[in-house]
Formats: sequence, C-alpha cells, structure tokens
Amino acid sequence: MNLIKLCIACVALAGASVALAQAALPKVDAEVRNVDSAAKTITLAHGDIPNVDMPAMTMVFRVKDAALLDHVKTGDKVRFSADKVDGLITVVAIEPAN
Ligand SMILES: [Cu+2]
Repeated sequence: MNLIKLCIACVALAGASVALAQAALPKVDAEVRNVDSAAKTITLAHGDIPNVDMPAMTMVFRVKDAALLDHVKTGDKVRFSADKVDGLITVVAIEPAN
C-alpha cells in the first residue's frame, strides 16, 4: 500500500517538474523578418537565448506548431521562447510584445 502511494507521488512530482521546466523558459525579444506558415518556419532578429546558449542574431526557426504563426507577421515586435525539440532549436511560444 505504501509503495503504491509512493509511486503516485513520484508521477505527480515528475509532472510538476515538466511543467516547471516549460514555465522557466526565458522570453526573448525579437522582430519578425519573415513568416512561412506552409514550411512552419519564422525568421527572427532575436536577442540572446540563454537556455540554448545562442547569442543575438537573425535566423530561421522551425516552429513547434503552425498555429503559433497565426498572430504574427513580418515587422512585428514579439517575445518568444525557444527550446531544443528533436535536436533542433524550435520556437515553442511566441506573443506580440507590448
Ligand atoms: Cu539564433
């Protein structure tokens, strides 16, 4: 019985740490240079991305979900989070900067 309780606690903890890791991704300022919904890519002139050790530059990113591109267009100032997904640095969240 105690073992079962322990396992349930472990699963809950593992879930919490995954949520924490995602919440902890830094938000990075960027300007949109191009959006390609068909290719699921976005070109960003971005600031430092500390979680993936990337300095400021302009580059093409893959996006995790094409829907992320629905509310951004070329010229927009945005804040985004990137992470390594299947070995590729990928935009996992993006929002207009205010
Ligand atoms: Cu870059």
